Amino acid sequence: MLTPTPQDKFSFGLWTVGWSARDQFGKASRPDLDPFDSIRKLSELGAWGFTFHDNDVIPFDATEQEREQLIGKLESTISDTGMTCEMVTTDTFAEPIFKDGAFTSNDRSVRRYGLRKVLRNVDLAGRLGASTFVMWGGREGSEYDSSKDLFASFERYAEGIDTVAAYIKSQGYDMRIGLEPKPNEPRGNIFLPTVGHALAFIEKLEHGDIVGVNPETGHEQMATLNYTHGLAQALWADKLFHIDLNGQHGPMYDQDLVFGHGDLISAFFTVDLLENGFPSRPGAYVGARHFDYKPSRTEHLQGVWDSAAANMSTYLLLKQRALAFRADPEVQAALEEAGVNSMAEPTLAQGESAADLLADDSVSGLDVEAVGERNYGFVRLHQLAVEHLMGARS
Ligand code: ASC
Ligand code: MN
Ligand code: MN
Ligand code: MN
Repeated sequence: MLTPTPQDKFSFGLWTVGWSARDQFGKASRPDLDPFDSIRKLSELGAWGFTFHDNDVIPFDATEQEREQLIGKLESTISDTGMTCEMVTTDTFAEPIFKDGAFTSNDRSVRRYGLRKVLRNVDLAGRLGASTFVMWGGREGSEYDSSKDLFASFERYAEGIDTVAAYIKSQGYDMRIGLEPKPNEPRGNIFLPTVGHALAFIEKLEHGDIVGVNPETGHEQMATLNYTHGLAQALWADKLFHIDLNGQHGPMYDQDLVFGHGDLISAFFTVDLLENGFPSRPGAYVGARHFDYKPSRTEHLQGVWDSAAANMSTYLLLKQRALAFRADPEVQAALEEAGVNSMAEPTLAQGESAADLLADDSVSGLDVEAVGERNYGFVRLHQLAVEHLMGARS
């Protein structure tokens, strides 16, 4: 078990450790936690920061006076612990009013109410110094295709996000929005189901310059996609504004397991990317290492804090292994043999055109049979990764 320090930049949603394990089939199996105690406890465990939905701290039906009092308590807990409130997000999914979504509800009064809730939360995020504002549209979607004007739904979704982004700019907050994709659950189909859908959506926004993505491990894996590839494309697009790390076993309900407790090899390459960057572009990700997991329903309070610590320990162990993997001379030789380093070289020479390529005899005359017989050695390379992951080569 490795113990983290604030330099590791680990953060947790207050709703993660705070989940009392109420589910579709059963009652809560744990007591509600005091969110201020959770911040203190996470700080003791070595976390650097925390994140929250407005309603993790401020009840939905709180009066203005109660709201102010709770925000004051949050501010004093922040200054007592030195914890960073790095991201704030809004609950637009729990209350019945949001059962058909917030920004894309068929009821315009709900859309206006939802937008106001989010804008007020942007002000709170600004007040607490958060640099990221996450929007997970959990109820934005449908069960029945008859129930939606899908074109207009995208118009309203974009209108909502653009209104929030423009508001952030107008208030001068140093804050960016992270859209969080998820394919389904709680809706049958959720809008912006994957990282790719979200990136394409952002391109159409008026204020998309401050809008990026917050990919969650399990959400991409529910869609049978490769999380690390999703992170890579978001980094390539300069849009990886935040991450939600957790564990998942392929396409089933959203498990929100401890990071590494699902696909461990995928988790290894996720950490490798976050810590080492790309071979052609080292050191890519500088943001929070944020966990969005749920302590399993079988666990009581001891298990809540054991599982929180497990996320950080597993990440640090994988980081050790990923650094050792990249530093190993045998791995470096295998990477070279596999052609990984050759990908950084442009396919065309400087100034070369498509016509030049067409006229190049060394291309048309290539010995395709010989090149087809190349042994890339990807399997041996991957075995080296697996052996590093298992601690057999350090
Ligand atoms: C979020 C977020 C999720 C959901 C889920 C709520 O803000 O990132 O994945 O809410 O954790 O249970
Ligand atoms: Mn999840
Ligand atoms: Mn999440
Ligand atoms: Mn979640």
